[in-house]
Amino acid sequence: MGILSKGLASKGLTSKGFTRSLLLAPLLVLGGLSAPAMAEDAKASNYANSAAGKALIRELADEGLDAERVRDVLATAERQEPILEAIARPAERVLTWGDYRKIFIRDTRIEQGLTFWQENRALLQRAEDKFGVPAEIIVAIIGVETSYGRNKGNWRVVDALATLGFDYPPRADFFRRELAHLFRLEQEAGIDAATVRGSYAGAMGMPQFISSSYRAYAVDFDGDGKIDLIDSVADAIGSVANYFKAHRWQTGLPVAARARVTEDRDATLFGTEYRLGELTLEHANQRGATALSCADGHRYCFDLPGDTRVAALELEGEQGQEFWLTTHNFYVITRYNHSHLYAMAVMQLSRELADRMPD
Ligand SMILES: [Ca+2]
Repeated sequence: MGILSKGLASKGLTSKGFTRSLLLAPLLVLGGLSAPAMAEDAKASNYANSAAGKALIRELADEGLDAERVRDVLATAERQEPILEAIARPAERVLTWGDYRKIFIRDTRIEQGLTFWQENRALLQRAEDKFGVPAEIIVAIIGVETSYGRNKGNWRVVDALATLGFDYPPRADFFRRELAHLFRLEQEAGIDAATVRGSYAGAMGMPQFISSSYRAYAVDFDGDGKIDLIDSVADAIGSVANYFKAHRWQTGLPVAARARVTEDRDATLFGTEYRLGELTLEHANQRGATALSCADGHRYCFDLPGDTRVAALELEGEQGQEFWLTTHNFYVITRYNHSHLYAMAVMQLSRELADRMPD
C-alpha cells in the first residue's frame, strides 16, 4: 500500500520483469563480469557494514533498541535485483485505466470478495459501526491488495527495505526510514524483522501496510493483545477501517460519478493527472461538466450540493475516454495508494460487491 499495488505481482505484470532479470543474470555472468568485480558486489551488499547501515544501527541504538539485534538482522539482508527492476516500472504508470481495470474488476475477485464479506460479516459490521467506513470499501481494499489475503508477498521485508533503502537513490530516504520503523515494529508488535515477508516494496499482511503505517494505524481488533496483520483477519479489517477514518473518510459521501461534458467545455478542466484542488461541482458545471444524476438510473452517479469539492479526471477506458468527477473520499482512497487508477479500481470493486451482496 502507499506506493504500489502488490496485487499486481500475482497477475504476472511485475513478474514479467522478474522473469527477464532472471534470464539476463546468467548472461551477464558469462558476459565477462570478473571474479573481483563479483566479490566487490557481494561486499557492497553487506548493509550492516556500510556507512548508511552503521548510521541506521546507531540511530536505533540511541532510541534504546538492541544494536546487536539490528546489526545481526541487517547483516542477513540481501540486495534483490528484481526488486530494483520492479520498483522502476509500477503498473500504475505503464497501464491505461482500461487495462488496469481488467486486472481488478473480474469475476474471481468479485466472487472471492463476496465470500470474504459473508465469512466476516460481523467483523465488517463492527468496523463499519466503529470507524464509519463501509464494509464494501474495506473488502475492496483487501481484495485489491492481496486477493483477500491469498497473496501477501514473498519477499523478506528486510531484504526489500534494505535493497530500496540503500540501493535505490530516488527513494532511498523513504525506504531507509521504513526499514528503521521495521525494527521499532519488531519491538512494539512482536513482528520478527528477520523473517516477516511482504511485497517487493516491504508492505505486510492482508492489507499491505508498510512499517510506518503499521505502527501508526494498525489496531488489535480481535482483542488478543497483539496487532497481527499477517494472520488475523479481524486485525486487518479493523486496521483498514482505522486507516480510512484517520485519513478523514466522510461517512455517506459518494466517491465518484461519471460526468457528462459539453463540446465547448473548458479544456483545462479535465486532467489525466489526479489532483484535488479548489474546484466545486458548481464550477465544474459552469465549465462544461455535470455529474450524472442517480435519478436517471446511472450506475456511477451522485446528487450533491453545488459547493461540494470535486476533482475532474479523464481516463482512457476500454470503450474510449471517460470523464469523472471525484469527491474527497476518492482522495482518501489515494492516501492508501497514490495512484488514481488504484482509487478508481477500489471504488468500482466496492460497488460490484455492494450490488451483489445479499441482505
Ligand atoms: Ca489481534
